[in-house]
Amino acid sequence: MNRLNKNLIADLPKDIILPSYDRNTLKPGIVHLGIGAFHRAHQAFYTEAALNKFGGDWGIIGSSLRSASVRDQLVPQDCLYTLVERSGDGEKLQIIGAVLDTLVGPENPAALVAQMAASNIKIVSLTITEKGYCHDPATGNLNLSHPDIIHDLEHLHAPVSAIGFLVAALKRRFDNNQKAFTLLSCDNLPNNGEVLEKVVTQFAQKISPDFAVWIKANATFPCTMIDRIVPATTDEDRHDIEARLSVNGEPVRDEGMVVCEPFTQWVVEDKFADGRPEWDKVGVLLVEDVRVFEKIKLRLLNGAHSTMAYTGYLSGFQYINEVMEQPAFVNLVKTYMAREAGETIIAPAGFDIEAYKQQLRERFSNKALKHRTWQIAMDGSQKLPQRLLETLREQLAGNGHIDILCLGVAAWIRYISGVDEKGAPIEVSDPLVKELRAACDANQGSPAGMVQAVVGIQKVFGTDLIDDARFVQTTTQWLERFYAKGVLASVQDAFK
Ligand code: CS2
Repeated sequence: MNRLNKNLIADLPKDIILPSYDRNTLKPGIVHLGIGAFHRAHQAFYTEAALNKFGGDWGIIGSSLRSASVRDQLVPQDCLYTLVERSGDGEKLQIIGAVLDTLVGPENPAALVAQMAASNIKIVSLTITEKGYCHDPATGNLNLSHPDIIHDLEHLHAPVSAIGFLVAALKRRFDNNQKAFTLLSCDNLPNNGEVLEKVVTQFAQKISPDFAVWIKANATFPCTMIDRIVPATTDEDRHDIEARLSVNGEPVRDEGMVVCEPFTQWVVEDKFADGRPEWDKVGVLLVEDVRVFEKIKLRLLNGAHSTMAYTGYLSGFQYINEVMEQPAFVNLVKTYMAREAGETIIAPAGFDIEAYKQQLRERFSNKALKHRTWQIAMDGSQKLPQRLLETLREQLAGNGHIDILCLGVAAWIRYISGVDEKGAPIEVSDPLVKELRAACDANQGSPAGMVQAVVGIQKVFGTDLIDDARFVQTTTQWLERFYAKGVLASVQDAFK
């Protein structure tokens, strides 16, 4: 079977959108750290649109910092891949050509540092997930006891962390009197650019105070809000489009394809050290302040996502759209959006927040996207602080509604206990899984003890929430209910 490659795309079926710029002359201007499915469906999608309309030397050099799998998917097919938008209206296929190469950091860290330090690179963007920042979620400070940070402070010539790679490349530029680049965080963190600036400059300070001062004066760290639902690609997905990509009757294999919803949004602080693609002319919102957009999205979308992920998984639902087929869960989500989260949001003038909430529920219900509750449940210790706990603190301070926020925390605690309601093991994927499991195991049979132990983990909950009786009691009551009658019955009783 043919593999997707640059020599056959001209013969693909005519309903498939192709690059309209000359890819043979395209030069790189961006390095991306963490070239997973989300980047390929979001930032690369927007960059492709800008290249198609305006050209420019904004090709992307992708890189992986953990495994060679994406490189092995893309490089054999000239880094071309199919972006498949799926909804009830069917599928739309587009070949993305913006990615020119894919490097694997651990295989040759020096090559990646050199690529990032090359003067033609104006932007280094990141989708490294919340845990990739090596920060304490509760304080935002660089975690100097993180093994990767300890390594990189000793071996900056061969970094392993994203932060180490960024600092190594900036140090190369600093030493060579070159311009700095823009560091563009595209992860679901509040004030993601500020979080990135803090950890990068705290790391640089350990090397040389003058270097840290230079970074602050020359590099920029725009905050962004990114939004597109992009489930992990499955082999079934790859198989399903082989025939759709047929050339002369021969199916074509695309190992690097990505599936996503039609909806996409990108809001970016317009502060770039050395230029950017014309993203503003292809639907990206360039603004002075991203915070209000980010708060709306992190609380209404991601907060609901995480709450549905834990309650849905424990109720036996594999996919988010299945959770949204349950009337009690729809009522839970509607109430959460109106009350616990909605009460803390002041929408910008002219922004139809009710239409936005309705659109979110429709997006969650997209049957064509098999978005696994298990995937969203990953890394809860890194996600809950900005998705549920910040909202909780505001509601506690204002004596507002906290019930569903506590339900979400209780469902997470039930999930990280590692055993589901049928007694089967749960594969809990979280950088703090050992500490979380130990807190649960030490309090088997005591929901109150589990809440005390887990909420006492300061890296996640800070030092304040453990002392809030209202929060601890309400969360304990939910966890007791979950153990007494199960999550599904508890949700159905409360939100029928
Ligand atoms: C999801 C997000 O996996 C998760 O944690 O909540 O990836 C979500 O799909 C995106 O933020 C949507 O923009």
